[in-house]
Amino acid sequence: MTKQTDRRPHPAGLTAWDRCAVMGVVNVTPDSFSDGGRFFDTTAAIKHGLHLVAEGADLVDVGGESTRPGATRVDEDEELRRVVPVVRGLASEGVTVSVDTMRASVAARALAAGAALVNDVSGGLADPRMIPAVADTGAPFVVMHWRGLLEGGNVKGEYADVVTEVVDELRTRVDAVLEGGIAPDRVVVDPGLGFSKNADHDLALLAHLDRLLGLGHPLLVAASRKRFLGRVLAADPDAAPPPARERDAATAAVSALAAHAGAWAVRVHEVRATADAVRVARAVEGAR
Ligand code: PMM
Repeated sequence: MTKQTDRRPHPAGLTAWDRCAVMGVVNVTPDSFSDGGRFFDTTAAIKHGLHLVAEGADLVDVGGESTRPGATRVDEDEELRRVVPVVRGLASEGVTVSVDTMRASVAARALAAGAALVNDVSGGLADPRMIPAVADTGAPFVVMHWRGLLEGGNVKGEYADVVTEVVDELRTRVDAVLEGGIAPDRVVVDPGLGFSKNADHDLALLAHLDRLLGLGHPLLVAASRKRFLGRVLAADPDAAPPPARERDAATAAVSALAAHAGAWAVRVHEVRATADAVRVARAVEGAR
């Protein structure tokens, strides 16, 4: 099913799926908190991306730099070395590839290697050359809500009204992106769950995805294995949360909720359950 029959916004220039799309994650890093660096090798990373597609991923997000709080930045050459061959390998197999990077040079090289979408967790803030580089190519661009990095981690998030502030700050970033020449129908927004946000902030944002959709752009939701799910699943507020790998069922539950709310895509590490979740959401929508 590739025909667009629902009315959720989706980015121009990409396949329009008739339901919430599933973005599988391939982190080509030795320090990713959630997959423990198991795919820190080009061949293994390509194989994993193809596995995610076989499990039902519509697109695969390839990243070479961990954004987890406390992670140190990798240098540009190393990021290029990790990301570009994996993007090329997956794109040559016909996979729709997204590149997860804060660097314009990596985005440009990944697009040249066959990537179809740029996913920048800084929304163009980390590298002033990012927006012009993407605008030149016409690729869709994910603008995530981001308040910056501090000593390798996320700037502390303090909010009086997290939903209003995230929506307003995202609107400002979207305006900057449009001014920089990226076409409005190529801009995707993302609340940036866990980035300068605690569990209550993340849950409030998930409860108000309609407000994010009100920005008028396709919405990406990336809840997979994040800390807030650990908090939700912990037996009580003082108990240890289950490890990241034990949060996939909870992730799939968020996928169903996000799909039902009208998200364009969900970004997940474990694809199988989410592929089912978005199909159930689609079937329920079809029965309205
Ligand atoms: N989160 C991570 C990495 N990339 N991209 C987008 N658009 N949104 C996110 O919330 C996001 C992202 C961090 O998670 P990971 O280390 O488990 O991939």
